[in-house]
Amino acid sequence: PFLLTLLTNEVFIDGTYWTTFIDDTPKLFEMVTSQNRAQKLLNYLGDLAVNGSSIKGQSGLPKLNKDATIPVIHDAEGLPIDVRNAPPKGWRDVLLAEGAEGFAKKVRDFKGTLIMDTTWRDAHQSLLATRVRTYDLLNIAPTTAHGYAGAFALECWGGATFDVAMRFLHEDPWERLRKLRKIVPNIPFQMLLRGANGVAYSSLPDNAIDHFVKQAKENGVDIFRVFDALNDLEQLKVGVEAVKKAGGVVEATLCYSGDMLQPGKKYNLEYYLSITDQIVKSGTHILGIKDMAGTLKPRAATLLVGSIRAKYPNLPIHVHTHDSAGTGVASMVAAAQAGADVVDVATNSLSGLTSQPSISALLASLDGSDVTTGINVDHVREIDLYWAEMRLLYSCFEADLKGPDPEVYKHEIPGGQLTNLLFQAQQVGLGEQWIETKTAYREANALLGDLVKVTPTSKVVGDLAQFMVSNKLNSEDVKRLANSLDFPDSVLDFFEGLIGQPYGGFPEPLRSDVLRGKRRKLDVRPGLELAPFDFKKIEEDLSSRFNKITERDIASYNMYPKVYEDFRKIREQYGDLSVLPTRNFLAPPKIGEEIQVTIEQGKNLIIKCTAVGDLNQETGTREVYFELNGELRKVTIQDKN
Ligand code: 3PY
Ligand code: ZN
Repeated sequence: PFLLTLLTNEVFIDGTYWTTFIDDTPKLFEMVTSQNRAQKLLNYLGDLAVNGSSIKGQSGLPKLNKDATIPVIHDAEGLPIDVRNAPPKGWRDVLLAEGAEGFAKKVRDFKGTLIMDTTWRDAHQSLLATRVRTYDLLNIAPTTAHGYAGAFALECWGGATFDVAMRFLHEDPWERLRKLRKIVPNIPFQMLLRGANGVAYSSLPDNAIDHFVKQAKENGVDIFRVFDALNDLEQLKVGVEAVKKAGGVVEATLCYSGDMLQPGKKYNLEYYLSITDQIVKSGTHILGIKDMAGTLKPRAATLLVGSIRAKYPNLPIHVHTHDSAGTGVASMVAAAQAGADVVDVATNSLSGLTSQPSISALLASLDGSDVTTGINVDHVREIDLYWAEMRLLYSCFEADLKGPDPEVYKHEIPGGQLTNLLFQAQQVGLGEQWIETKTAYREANALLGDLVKVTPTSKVVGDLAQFMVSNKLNSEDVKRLANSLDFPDSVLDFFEGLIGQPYGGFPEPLRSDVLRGKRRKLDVRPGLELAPFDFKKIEEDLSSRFNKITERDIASYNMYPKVYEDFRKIREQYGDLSVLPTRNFLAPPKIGEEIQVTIEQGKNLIIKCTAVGDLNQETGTREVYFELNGELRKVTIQDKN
């Protein structure tokens, strides 16, 4: 068809073809590009038809066998709201008008407690292996902009989403952010930044963090929750300073680890108050309290938030929890009543267990009290219908937790990691292995000196625990054999000091035994030793290998060089896969089924797979036949089975 278009084009017919033909005939050029893009998508679908899904972590096929329904939300008179109209004004309008300080002050002055919805980030990171795609976020974004207009923020970026988007979903996290931003102008966007690690797992040079945060701010992030996994203030400051320079809202965060109500705990009220003092001293717009494992019991929430509130009456406080032990709603109610300004919740169908507590349960629990939230309970309920379908669509990434785990007070495994470890244990039949892993995690934590556990320190503890289980070692064995064991890299990195300085110091003699003089003992923050990145050189290198390099590409490469390169290669091979509906991204095309794809606004493809050919014994390939907008197409696919 392209050849035909070319030959029948007027310019060709009257014989005045010249070399700038493509430049001077943009319509035709556009056609070539669309045809190219369509062909690349057919290659992806053909591969899916022959070899099945290659998406890591996928087990089985989506349980939703139809297009998701976009729910309708209603106004006070019961009339449907047309979400194509501009959404109501929200807290982002306050931020844009008043700046970060003014915004923080208004949040503090709000009579009641605001909510942040984590559905677009932590909820699916905790329950669905971070696999929710841009496609499905964009579809519900207009309705969310209207229905959640009173929310403090939508958490939609950072944490594991950056890595997973590129690595496993083959999509560009920056495009996700930019597209969502366009649809949601009224609600602030929040991201999770791992301090001096950015969104990676270890320190980067300071200029890479500054550069990344600047891009994040320019492309749509408003509020930055910045934490350090060891509550190491030196590490935390790198992120905080970067956000200040970029003009974002700083939410410097203390990580809450373990149940501080239990006597003799290393991390107790005095500890948290002293971290708070240091955070306040170095300057923040909002204080974050991050209970990543869900061990903040209601009474601890009352005590912690109440104590900070008493000491700092003007400091906005934002509390985050996970519902792993089932106390999430009670703890967030307690936090709200003790003076928290914002608490985190998730849409009902993606709440509970290792995710955030249910938004509707929180709203119902506050009903009739003097704590108002500014959220419309009916809109929340209506929008959740969409997420109930999404839960079916992404069923192949479920860790399949069955209920709350009170043991979390003992093992203290963060929500996202708990799901991950459980998933791995399920692969080998759960049973013994799961019990052993949880016990070993506890022992590993004690061996490492009782760490604050969250990415990346939680990975250190998890890696050591799995190492102990697979090598059948208990704590005593580890201590006794430490100078001869081949420890996981993350454990060596931790002991070297590459993850920061733990509160109370490193355990000795274990540190010396593990390092054996082969690695140094760093006692300053690792970033101080890293040479700044040369962005110009990186840009030149990337431009010589890939098309159209932007500052965002440089930021992606800085965080995850190899993941970025692989992402670009896949994009060259298959084009932008984020445009495919999720069912068609994960499941082989059904013969005869019509797949509608919008490759960009106004450019629609209708794809139908008509047949998969026999195996060619010589080449090991199969032909897959399609109709593309009614025209016959064929792709040849290597059969990997
Ligand atoms: C992350 O760092 O991704 C987290 O969600 C930590 O809780
Ligand atoms: Zn979390």
